[in-house]
Amino acid sequence: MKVKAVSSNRKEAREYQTPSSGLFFKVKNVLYEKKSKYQKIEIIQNDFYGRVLFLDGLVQTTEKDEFFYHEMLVQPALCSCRQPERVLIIGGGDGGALREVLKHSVEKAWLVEIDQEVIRACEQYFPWLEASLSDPRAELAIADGFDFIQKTKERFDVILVDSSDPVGPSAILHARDFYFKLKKVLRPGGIIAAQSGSQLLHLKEHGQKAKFLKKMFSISRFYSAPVPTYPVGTWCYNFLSDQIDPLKVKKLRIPAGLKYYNEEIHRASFAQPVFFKQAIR
Ligand code: AG3
Repeated sequence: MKVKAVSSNRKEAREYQTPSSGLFFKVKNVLYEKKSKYQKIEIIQNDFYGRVLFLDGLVQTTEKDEFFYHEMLVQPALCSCRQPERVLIIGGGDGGALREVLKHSVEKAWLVEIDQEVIRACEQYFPWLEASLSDPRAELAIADGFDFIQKTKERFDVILVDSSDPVGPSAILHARDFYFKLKKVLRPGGIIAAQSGSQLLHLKEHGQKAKFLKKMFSISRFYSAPVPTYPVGTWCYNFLSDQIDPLKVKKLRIPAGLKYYNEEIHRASFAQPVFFKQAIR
């Protein structure tokens, strides 16, 4: 189903990153606007960032800077994994994470997105999604991530959680119960990488998450990198495994065609500032 581009007289699109500050984009065009069963989906055109996807008013993806986020969500785990054959992505309906996974010689990659409308919108406006979904190794499931892992008979070498912020409706994908279930569908030697929110804005949530993750996985590390359009500076991710320590991997298996991630970034991204170390201690 194609939804027509509507030109709009809206001048600006904003995300209130905190109640008193945020980020704005001048809107050249509103390309897509729809309220799905789950959320409000908007794609606008901006001169600098190109196409920008908002879900419920929160920036998810921009053409200009999505590679910062998607490479950093996917590559540290995939490049550290001994043999990434079967990969599960929860969320990530814009397809950026799937595109990164398919740069590796995986056997199969599942994309589990709850909102069919996000897939429709992104297929139309982010060309890498359609290209990735037409790869024979990719399988799309429109399902709730939580339900999916509860029911699946599959086991995975890498699980990537491309959720939204650790507060509000997607808080459930940052909770203990969810990680407990993820662990059960992980193959031996498997790795989970999950986006965990803004370093500064979600500091309290990182602290809470660190507590249960440390008990659940032998190796539980935070890593971070900037994402220019995400709230207040640095963005954080969890790296979780019972066998693989990302700082002890001798040879990272880095695929061709990356724009952000390399060996130096891999090592540096696990370094943490003082205030963050204190928060996750
Ligand atoms: N998932 C993380 C988006 C978080 C952005 N938060 C915000 N703007 N407040 C992104 C999905 C992209 N695949």
